[in-house]
Order: sequence, then structure tokens, then C-alpha cells
Amino acid sequence: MSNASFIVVANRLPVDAVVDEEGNKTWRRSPGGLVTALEPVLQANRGTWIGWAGIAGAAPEPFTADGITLLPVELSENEVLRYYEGFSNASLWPLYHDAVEPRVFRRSWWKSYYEVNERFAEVCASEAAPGATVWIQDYQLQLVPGMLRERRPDLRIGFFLHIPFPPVELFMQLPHRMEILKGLLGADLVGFQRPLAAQNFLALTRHLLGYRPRGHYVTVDDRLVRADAFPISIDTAANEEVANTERVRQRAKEIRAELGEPETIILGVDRLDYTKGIERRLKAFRELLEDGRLEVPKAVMIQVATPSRERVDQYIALRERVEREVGRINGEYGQVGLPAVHYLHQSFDRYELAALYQAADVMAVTPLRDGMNLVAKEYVASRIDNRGALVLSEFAGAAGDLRQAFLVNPHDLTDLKDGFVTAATASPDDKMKRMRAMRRYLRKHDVSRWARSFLTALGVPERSAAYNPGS
Ligand code: GDG
Repeated sequence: MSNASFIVVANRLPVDAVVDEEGNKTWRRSPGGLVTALEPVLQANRGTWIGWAGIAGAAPEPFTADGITLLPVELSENEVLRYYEGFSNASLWPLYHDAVEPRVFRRSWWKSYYEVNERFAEVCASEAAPGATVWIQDYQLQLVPGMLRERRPDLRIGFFLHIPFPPVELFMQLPHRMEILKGLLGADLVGFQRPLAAQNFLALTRHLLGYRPRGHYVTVDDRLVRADAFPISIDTAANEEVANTERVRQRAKEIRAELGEPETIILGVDRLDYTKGIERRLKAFRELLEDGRLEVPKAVMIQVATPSRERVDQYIALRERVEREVGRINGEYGQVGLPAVHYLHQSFDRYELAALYQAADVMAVTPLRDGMNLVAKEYVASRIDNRGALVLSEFAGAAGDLRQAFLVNPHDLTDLKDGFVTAATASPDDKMKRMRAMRRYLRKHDVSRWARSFLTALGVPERSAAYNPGS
């Protein structure tokens, strides 16, 4: 048994493979919000991060980066297809997002999901020090809490779901629903983005197992399991810092100039995913041009659609539909050198992203369903000038936090169109008030506060070194 007293278990390790010209592979840390938030806790506790390194086949040896041990778990090509692309991303992902796209179930996928979860649980069981704290992340690993508790009842086990948790009627469609529910109930604390998700979960324990939840708690055997909301956030200060660089400010100006100084730039930044509502957003924009409520080149749209899950059928089909719609809009409303929609199926670095945020008059975050949506929060944090307007779907978890956004129902095209026009034409004063209030909120509610509140609820003492990384 090893001696890690704090362990994060996630599908992916926070690293990317870098292959040099001679074909040698090295690993580069890829700091996302989660890593930033957990880094101090991991460092202070000589923590370990367990996850897949992102490439099928033999896993690299464990390695240490900045005081954090990274422990890769191997996935075969077949497991990537079945556990990850199959059960996780073609069964669970659509079902948990209100089945906005039909979910696919295959029996062979479940077997692989089970086996991979078991592997993660075994690696974790042999790494954890007696009484260690383990924090498991997301829908790919819902069986791990239960499997881990069986092996190591001495551990404090937390689980956080980054995506929505569906209502009982939808969850009941899931083959192996009982195993999944029992897997989650292996945790001491099950965290969700929104209170409604925690309620759905507690209602499910009543429906499927006849339990009697009280408040946020449910008794499982002789243990109390708590289910509660912990809305995730961003590293607000880091986003502000990037936004405040000369490079970003210059680039934002340049983008506006390159587009011919339009009155209204509408921006979308999403993984190319059907939950993000990109198709409906494009349709709303096309209809606004059709109705003459918006006009090219005074109004243009930029849609960044980051490549995602490119081997999953639903994503291949989505890409075709989105690109057809972009072509249609540009064909009908573009002019030579002046497209109506600038569509970018690419990833950008955070400076370019911040420049885009700063250049945009209207940020369109209109998912049909989203656990939280960090893009909405990043946009607000990047608007150090207090300008710009956020059009935000009521179905994004972020709508519970960013109350001063222009909220829309993306399922209702009329409401969506009105939302864009209202945001584009609101008075500068109104927009500024809203932006200021949202920025204030994010300064207080950042990602380290999120991690802290989850870990405090899990029983990691607030005064431990974990919370004073500098001391
Ligand atoms: C899941 C849940 C929940 C995107 N394009 C580029 C880029 N990004 C970054 C954004 C943002 C992140 O990716 C996307 O986060 P979201 O929250 O918007 O969405 P999901 O990927 O679906 O995340 C979601 C989240 O987990 C956390 O709990 O909020 O609801 O679905 O940070 O900035 N970053 C860079 N270049 C890009 O082109 N550098």
C-alpha cells in the first residue's frame, strides 16, 4: 500500500502527450480549472492524480510534476471505444442531458465500463494511505465509489458530477441503473452542479431503493450519504489577468478591425457538442437576418466549435449539420470578403480566446442543457471593461449563478431571437450594471472556493495545510 493521503480520480490525467521530431513521447501538464483548484490541495498533501493519459495502449510509468504524483491507468483501444466513446459518451452523456439527442445502449459497452471502473478502483485502493481522502470525478467513473468502498472502507470518498443528473423518469431508462446508483452511493458525499440535480438523485434513492432521504442525507446501510450542490467556477483572477494583458487588448481591437468594425459581434465558443445548442443558435441568427432585425455586415457572428469526440456517430452527424447551416447562412447573407458567420472548427490558446471574448458585443451561451458552462463565466471574468452582454440559456447550470445575464429558453426560437436583439440593443448603462454585478459574484465564487467547500463538506479540515499552500 502506498501513502497518498489525498487522491483525485478522473477519467483523464491533466497531461497531454508531446511527440518530438524523432518520435519521442514526453508529457506536458495541461492545466485546466480543476487542476488549478486542486493543485494546492494535492501539493500540500503529497497528493496523487489517477487517470488515463489520453492515448490507448500501454500506460506511461507514474511520474511527478510540481509535487503531484500522476498515476496513469491503461485503456486499450477497445476500451476507449466501448467504455469511453460508447457507454460514457453515447449512452450516459445524452441521457443525462435530457436526452436532447437519442441515447444508444449496447451491452458490450457496459461490460467495458464496469471493467474500466474496476481498474480505477483497484489502482486507487492500492495507492491510498489509511484513512485517505479520495475525490472521484464525473460520469465516466460512477461505479468507482462503490467499488472502492468495498475494497477500502477506511477511506473518505467524495464524488462530483460535472454534468446534470437527470430526473427519475429519464434515469430509469438506463440499463444497469441499479448498479450505477449503488456505485454512487458508495461515496460519503455526492456533489452536483445544481440543487435540482441533488434532489433528482435523492428522489431516485427513494424510487429505486425505497430509501427515505432526509434533507440532504440518505442512510445507506449504517452510513450517511450526503447529496448536495457545489456549483463549479473558474480561476477568476487568472482570467482577469490574461484579459488585462496588452497582447489581448491589442488582439481584440485587431479582431474588430478585421471584421470591418461591426456594430454587433455575436460570439459562440463551445465544444462541438449537440448539448451546446449551436444549431439552434445558428438558426436564430439566420432568421434574424431573414427578418431584417439584424443585417450583415453591421452584425456578424463568430462561432468557435472546438473539435470533440470526433469518432462518435452523433458528433460526426452534428458536424455535418452545423457546417451545412453555416454554408447556407453565408451563401444567402454573406458578401465578398464579408461572411455572416465566421466558423472556426479549431482550438485556440487562452490569449486568443480572451481576445475573442473581449471583442464580442454579445456572448451566446445557449446550451439545450449544460451542467454549468464555464465559457459563460470566462466571458464575464474577461470583460474587465464591464462592457459586453451575456445571453445565457436557462438550462445551463451557470444561469443559477449569473443572474444578471440575458436569460433565454433556447428551445423556444422566438425567445432566443428576442434575447439576442435585447442584448444587442440594451443601453450601455444597463449592460454595464449587469456585467459589474456578475464580475463581483465571480470574484467571490471562484474555483478554489468551489474546491474548498466540497472538501470541507467531505470532512477535510479547513485549517489543514491544504488550504494554505503558501505556508
Ligand atoms: C463539462 C460540463 C461544466 C473551449 N474551446 C477552447 C477552450 N475551451 C475551454 C473553455 C472552457 C472549457 O473548454 C469548456 O468548459 P464548459 O464548462 O463550457 O463545457 P464542457 O467541456 O462540456 O465541461 C460543463 C464543466 O464540465 C466543468 O464542470 O461546466 O457543464 O459539460 O474552459 O474555455 N480552451 C482553449 N481553447 C479553445 O479553443 N484554450
